[in-house]
Amino acid sequence: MELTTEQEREFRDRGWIVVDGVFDRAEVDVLAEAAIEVMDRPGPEVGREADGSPHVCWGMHLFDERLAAVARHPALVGPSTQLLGADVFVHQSRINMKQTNGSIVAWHQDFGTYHRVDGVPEPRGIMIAVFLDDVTNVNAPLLAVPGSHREGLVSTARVDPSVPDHEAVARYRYDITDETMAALVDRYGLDTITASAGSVLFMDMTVVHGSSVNISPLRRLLLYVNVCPVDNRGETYARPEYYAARDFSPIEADGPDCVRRFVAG
Ligand SMILES: O=C(O)CCC(=O)C(=O)O
Repeated sequence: MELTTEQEREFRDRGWIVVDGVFDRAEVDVLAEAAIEVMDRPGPEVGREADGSPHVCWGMHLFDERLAAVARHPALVGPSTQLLGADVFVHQSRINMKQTNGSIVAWHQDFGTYHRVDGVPEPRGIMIAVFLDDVTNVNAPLLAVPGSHREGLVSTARVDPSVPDHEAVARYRYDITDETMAALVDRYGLDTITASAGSVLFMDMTVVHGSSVNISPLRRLLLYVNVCPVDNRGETYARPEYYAARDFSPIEADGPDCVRRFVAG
């Protein structure tokens, strides 16, 4: 799949684009079922809410062939190689499920941790999100600052040893201060990113984003596949593979039916 010149321009100006209708209902159901199964894993790759229910699984494509297939789907690989002008590898993947009254995702740039912790040298990479639920203004959509990728790294370290997941996650968290956030929003504004199930978001991994608590009864399930050009790889190996890639080989795009072939019947 090739993006139009207009889509490319929008990506460079705003920092992201949404492509609608990439996966149909049957494919979305296959991927959602896979995501729910994978989040049942007992390991440290699954992040949990205060009540113990899972809400994140890092490295999802390493644990399930259906989720590995989505990372090789031509509708993800084609646009990201086009936008980055190079072959890409998966630096990190994750599932993020926001159920009723779960946690927030604080303002951050994915590149902040990738650079400072994983040693990814340059801000060249894309956060791809596959929508497995309809996301509207009511079920905690992603919030993002359009154009913030032009500012470079604006995040600063927040080390809070009192948070429950300190060992696993929080010591690697680089957040945006309230002052920085206010200045960014004053300059660029703030958007919600809404889309129907089956859509795909491509976002520059330096865009400032986050999300609030989902107080609606409507689940919000997204898959993330974050890719970098093969010449922009992490050099530190500070985190386990489910957080940061060890396999830097270029993703070879599979056929357009690579997810569909898991649809029963
Ligand atoms: O899905 C979300 O609300 C944000 C997820 C995210 O940005 C992250 O996990 O880094």
